[in-house]
Amino acid sequence: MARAAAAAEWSGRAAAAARWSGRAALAAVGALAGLLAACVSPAAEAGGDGVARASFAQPSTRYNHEALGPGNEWAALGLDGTEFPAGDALVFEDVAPRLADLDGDGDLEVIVVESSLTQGSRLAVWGGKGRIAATPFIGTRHRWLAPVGAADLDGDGRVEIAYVETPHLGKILKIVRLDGDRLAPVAEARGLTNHRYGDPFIQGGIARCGGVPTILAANADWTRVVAIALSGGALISRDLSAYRDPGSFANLPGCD
Ligand SMILES: [Ca+2]
Ligand SMILES: [Ca+2]
Repeated sequence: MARAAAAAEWSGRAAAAARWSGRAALAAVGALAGLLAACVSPAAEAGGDGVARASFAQPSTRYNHEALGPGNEWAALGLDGTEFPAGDALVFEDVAPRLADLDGDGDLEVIVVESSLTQGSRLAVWGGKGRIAATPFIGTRHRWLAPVGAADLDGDGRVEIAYVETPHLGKILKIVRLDGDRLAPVAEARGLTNHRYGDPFIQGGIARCGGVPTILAANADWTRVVAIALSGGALISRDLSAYRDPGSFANLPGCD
């Protein structure tokens, strides 16, 4: 496994999984665990601006979106014991913060979804001392984005971050890369999604298919599982199999 891909870690998933319930959610947990197993690494050592532990804190109802069902909007981000308030105009809106080494220095950064009460969501990256970079807001209240994962998708040694912007409406897969203090656009593709409104979990993720880090998502009407690779700056989609339930992303031929 490439070093950058190996450094991607999603330590928040256990906390997120603990809140899930029901058979579908259990299937999703299994699928997610399978997808992520190849990308887990030990937590980064303390020191520098890196983060070892991240969690959301201070449940909030001030945004009242409930895209992830009740209880997944937060007024603060906890990083290694320090709480950073979102501020009056924002909430954090995801199942958990996501840890990954996005700049290849061996320390982990934190990927979060921040939602403006008036402009909807943006993807943001934090270090231990505060926010490092963010995408522009989507621009409309109650328009959300669902993270997919982070890995060196194109093998160039730099880690990309994948997310689906407006997974219930526009269904646009977007790839960005941390470049200093900005998240630079890399590529995008339409007609792909990874979340159904109200589900307290996100589906799909990044697996290794044919040895290549590959995004797994659903097509726009949730009938097919699609594999998406990044090559030469372009996203290349490949139909994989039927989508039936959250477990459809697990045990795919050629992917582990
Ligand atoms: Ca780093
Ligand atoms: Ca890359």
